[in-house]
Amino acid sequence: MKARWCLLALGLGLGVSHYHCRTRCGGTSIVHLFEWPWRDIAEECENYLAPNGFAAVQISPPSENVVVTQPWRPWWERYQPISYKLCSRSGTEQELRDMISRCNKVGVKIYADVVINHMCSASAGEGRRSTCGSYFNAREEEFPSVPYSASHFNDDKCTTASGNIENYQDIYQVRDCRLVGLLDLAHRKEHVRERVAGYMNTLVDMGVAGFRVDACKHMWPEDLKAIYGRLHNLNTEWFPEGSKPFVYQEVIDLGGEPIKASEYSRLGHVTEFKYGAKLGSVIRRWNGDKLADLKTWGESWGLMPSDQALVFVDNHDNQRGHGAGGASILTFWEPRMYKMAVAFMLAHPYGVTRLMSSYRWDRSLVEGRDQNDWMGPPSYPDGSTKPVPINPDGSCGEGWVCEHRWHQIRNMVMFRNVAHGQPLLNWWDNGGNQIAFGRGDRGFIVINNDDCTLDALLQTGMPAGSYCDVISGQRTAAGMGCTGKRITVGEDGRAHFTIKATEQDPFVAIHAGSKL
Ligand code: QV4
Ligand code: CA
Repeated sequence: MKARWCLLALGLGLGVSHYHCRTRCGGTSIVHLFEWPWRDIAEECENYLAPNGFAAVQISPPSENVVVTQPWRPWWERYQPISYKLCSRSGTEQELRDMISRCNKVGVKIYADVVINHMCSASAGEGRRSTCGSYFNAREEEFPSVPYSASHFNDDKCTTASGNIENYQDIYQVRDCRLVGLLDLAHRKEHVRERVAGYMNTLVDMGVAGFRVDACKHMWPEDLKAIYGRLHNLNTEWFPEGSKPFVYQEVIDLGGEPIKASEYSRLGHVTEFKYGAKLGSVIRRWNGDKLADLKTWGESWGLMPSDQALVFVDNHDNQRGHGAGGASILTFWEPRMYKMAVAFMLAHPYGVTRLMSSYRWDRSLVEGRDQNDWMGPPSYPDGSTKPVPINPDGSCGEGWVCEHRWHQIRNMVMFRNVAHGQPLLNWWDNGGNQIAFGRGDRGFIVINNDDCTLDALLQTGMPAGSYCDVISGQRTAAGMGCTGKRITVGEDGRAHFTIKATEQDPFVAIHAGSKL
């Protein structure tokens, strides 16, 4: 089998064009700066994201949350709101406002993660242990800073003995009972709709361009529709008149449950969790999965239609065993395979792409389960988050991983922008784990995930010339030099590629912007 896969094959095709932005050279990818302080996001927009063509940042939930000290300040406390005041571990309201405006100024959009399905855990107690110091009483369901009180929660609708979701096969439980004990809001009620929309509109007016809506599976589509229907148009200081917020909804649908992602797709984009799970399995070569199978990647794999999908290799939950996805999910802990997966995602036209930017934690796997999956961001003993220092080589210090700053990932973000709107062409594979494909005449990628050398003369569809591989290096500032491999595309559009199986990054990518 291996030997046959490792045979050489050829593709065909033709194309001529010069490099320019056919639509506009706008960004196409979102980066989730998980747990980043607002101040650092502002700097990152100006110094890194804008110049490197990133479209947007997904920020951690900006609303006030409960302060959890057992365990010590877990990242997940931010998914337990206390009010819609805007002070959090990432900073003050003023810092949030300043960050949004600075990012908008350089053309990087901000998408806020909004937690609107619930408030804090029923067992969170009573007092002012919250990030803005607002009083709450979880037992009595009192949140005077919103205000919400007992009548604004779903207790009367939920029929399980525990009050929690016990069976995901029952759509009523999933929507009307408590998700892991989190007090479940009654979105059928006018007051709740008004408060939730009011919170989101405060952010829209401040300049956010949209939302990642948390836990949508646990809310009725008709309620979400009513809430979205109240949203203001984007702030005209930065966006064209009449622009609507971009909404992407977290629904984990891996199949096998009665609630489907498609119930939400007419309201906005939806997270496609099958994407990372299946791609991870292919890159790991599990169960006979191989890269050649990706020739049909998309709907025929059971993925939702491309124009509805928000896609990612991993997210803040499944990179640490929360949420769904399972063992196949690739993360920064396995950098070689991870970069391959991210490069494939960014090169392939399917979906709106989101990149994960993580922090390192003391991972401690016991029988596949991480004992430290709760650990919060790099922080000082008092629990405040440490800033994100940038090293002279452009990497991040203090435990911040900054996958989005890895040059292979950064350069593929630009590849996607340059190739935007172009069809997938010139697919080639060896029947195994060596593949290549192009995007119109704008970009071409070759990946070798086999155990033998890839050595092939391939039709790239690109104009003749010399190109710099953006994975092993990149074009130098002056545009003449190349710090990586040089790829020569002939008059017939063909180029010769050699990728050893042992290379640090066994893939090569060229695009119209890397032409020498
Ligand atoms: C525990 C028990 C419960 C008990 C409860 C009350 O497990 O059975 O009822 O105590 O005593 C944390 C703890 C969790 C604890 C809960 C309430 O981990 O053990 O319950 O708090 O105290 C994040 C974390 C959760 C965390 C939650 C709130 O992942 O572990 O819960 O924040 O702090 C499903 C959903 C999907 C969801 C995914 C994780 O369909 O929507 O699970 N994903 C999103 C976010 C995710 C977040 C939430 C939803 C909740 O991406 O980060 O959960 O806002 O698949
Ligand atoms: Ca609910």
